[in-house]
Amino acid sequence: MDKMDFKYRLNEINKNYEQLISIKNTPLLPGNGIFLRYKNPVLTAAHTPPFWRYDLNPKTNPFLMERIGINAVMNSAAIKWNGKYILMARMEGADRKSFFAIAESPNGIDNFRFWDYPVIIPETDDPATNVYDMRLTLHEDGWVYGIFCVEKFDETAEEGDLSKAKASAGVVRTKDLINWERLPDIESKSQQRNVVLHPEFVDGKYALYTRPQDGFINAGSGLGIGWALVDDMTNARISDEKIVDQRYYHTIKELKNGEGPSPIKTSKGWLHLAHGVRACAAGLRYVLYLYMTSLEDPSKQIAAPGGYFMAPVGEERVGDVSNVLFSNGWITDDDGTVYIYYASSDTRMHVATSTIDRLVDYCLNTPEDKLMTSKSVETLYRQIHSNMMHLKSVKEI
Ligand code: M1P
Repeated sequence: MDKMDFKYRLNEINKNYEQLISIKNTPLLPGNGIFLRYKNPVLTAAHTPPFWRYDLNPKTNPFLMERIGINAVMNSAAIKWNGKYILMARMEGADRKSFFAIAESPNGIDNFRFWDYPVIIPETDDPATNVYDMRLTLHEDGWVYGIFCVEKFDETAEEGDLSKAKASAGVVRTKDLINWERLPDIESKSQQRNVVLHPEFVDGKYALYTRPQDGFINAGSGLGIGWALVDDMTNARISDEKIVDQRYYHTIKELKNGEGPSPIKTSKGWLHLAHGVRACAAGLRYVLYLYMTSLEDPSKQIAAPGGYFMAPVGEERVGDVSNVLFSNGWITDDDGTVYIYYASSDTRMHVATSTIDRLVDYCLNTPEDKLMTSKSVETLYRQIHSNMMHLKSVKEI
């Protein structure tokens, strides 16, 4: 058999693809007690169906070449839908254009299979060059809303500068995850990325987590994750913003931060997952962190565990944009299991599992960042000392 023969290769390509998407995932035990990572990524570029990438007609593609390259699968929104674990992934083509596609799994940790077609997002009158980083929220008004970044060239750029861009928040809504109604982009005086809809009305209004930013990359004078109330999602306008989660000097979110997925309601407060960014000689480092806000006033922070919750490790550290973890999707099951979907280095998607009880315990009992080395050492010293006393008393018994 000629191993370059069309039929032979097609058979091999399909076989390899089916094998890849059927691999069973296993947790990496014992973990740190807070969450469990899993051995395999849940989605990569190789998880896209061969019929996306290859023209399968021997007449028009006699060499069975890949015609459309997929570069990465990352930053995915997540929702449980008809009993299936759904990821709405940011796909990036070899042409650097991002788009959205849905993959579903029966168990949330492996066997993710893409739906046959990518998602069609209708354009507005002012079309975007690029769209990415969807956040899905099943709102109490009955709609599933998606808010995503809309990126366009900044016409104020000096001649020859083709890198100047501007970011704003696009909005879609659906009742079936198939037909997406495009609503007007959210109006805001500043650029915005990482805008997320809160799942409940607050004072009769829709509530948005925002990320005011001076430029396309830098948050600048934007002091952190913001909060804004809007009357109408079919014509949303951010006017007054207050800061819910502030950035501080010499922390994991010194440079910028952004809300992750829509927060989870727990008996002790709203549980939030976010990303924090700092700059270093190697570039920007993105880590994930948690915080909680009050049930009575979701814009009031009630817990801010210090430091990061998850940072890139092993192969997660390397990719198209290295040293990055980013999450915009998680799913809670009725038994309290939480599936945290995160991308590493703008390249691939992973899952980590935890429970609401563990994540709330983590938020309420992890020492805060007191912003000074001496305070961090005091905190560490106290824990060691209390452990020494405890171990001594156990030995004495
Ligand atoms: O490349 C890392 C991330 O950079 C941006 O993050 P932020 O919105 O915080 O500025 C986004 O482009 C994000 O998609 C990307 O993963």
